[in-house]
Amino acid sequence: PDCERISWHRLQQLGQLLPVRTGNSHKGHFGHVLVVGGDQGMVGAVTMAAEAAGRTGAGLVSCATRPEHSVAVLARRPEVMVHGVSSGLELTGLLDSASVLAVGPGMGQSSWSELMLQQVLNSEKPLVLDADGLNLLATPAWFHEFSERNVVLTPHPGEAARLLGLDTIEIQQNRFVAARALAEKYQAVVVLKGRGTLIARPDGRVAVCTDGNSGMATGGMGDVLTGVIAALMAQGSDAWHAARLGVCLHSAAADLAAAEGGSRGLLATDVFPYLRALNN
Ligand code: NPW
Ligand code: AMP
Ligand code: MG
Repeated sequence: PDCERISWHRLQQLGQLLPVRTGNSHKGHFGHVLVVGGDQGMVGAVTMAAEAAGRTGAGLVSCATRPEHSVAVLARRPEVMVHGVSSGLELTGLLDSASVLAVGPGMGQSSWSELMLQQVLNSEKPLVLDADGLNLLATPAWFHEFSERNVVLTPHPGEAARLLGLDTIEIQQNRFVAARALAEKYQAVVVLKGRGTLIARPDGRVAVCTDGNSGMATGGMGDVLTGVIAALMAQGSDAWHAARLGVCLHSAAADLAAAEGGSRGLLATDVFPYLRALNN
């Protein structure tokens, strides 16, 4: 089908690069990513998404998580402004000061998670919605069309199956159709992850990323991608360009990491130094 092949190398040739950082730029020029998630047992997911946003050049990174998880995030990354949040009202103030939201990694599907998602859907801020944010969105009560808002949804095939009411095998056998259907259903840019990640937008345009390797099939890899795309949006890319650039950057970084240390045993956090190197 009519599908543009993209890679990190190709996007560089096309001049689709990160914004130039002039000598007198300051942190306010590179946006403020707020990561929301980290329910019981999954605080690592928000920690990785937040660190990924910083390593992709966001000026400021904040994290809203369960109060009991704040210390864990801070201990790993003191650069992140961490907020323990137990009510929707507490989250609202944080949403107002962010420029881009990255929502869902390790968020769970508890009543706390629902409080978080409700505020996020009420907001107009640019958004990357992943993981449990998508799992909640897949339930009829939470269906939402994003329309004019700058939004990227990042399902893996299991999440895509839930969003379309199909099973994972059906998604994998019809990846192109599934990516397009999701972009149309939710009126958002959709990143259908997995080997040959597809990036689709509501008008039917689709691109496939040819970077990436099987070493990426490990926990936390998608949480890192969420932070990468959010940071690109924080630096001024729209949803479509941030999704394309972010997917290729993340996969190309993982390819470098695998080339150097092998693909078996590659950890999600191992891509950080390579993300940073490709970014510069
Ligand atoms: P199967 O088994 O092949 O039929 P879930 P999760 C499918 C957090 N994490 N190709 C697979 O289908 C996340 O952020 C926290 C084909 C399986 O059924 C989430 O909030 C971590 N199929 C939460 O955990 C590290 C694929 O999807 C299903 C596929 C749950 O997210 C880990 C599994 O997906 C994790 O990121 C592919 N490429 N990929 C932390 N350290 O805090 C997936 N599937 O049930 O949505 O579970 O992805 O682990
Ligand atoms: P998640 O399942 O949310 O942790 O996301 C996994 C990430 O790793 C996504 O960016 C996938 O595209 C990528 N990934 C997983 N398996 C592979 C594979 N076999 N080849 C290329 N990329 C993969
Ligand atoms: Mg995931």
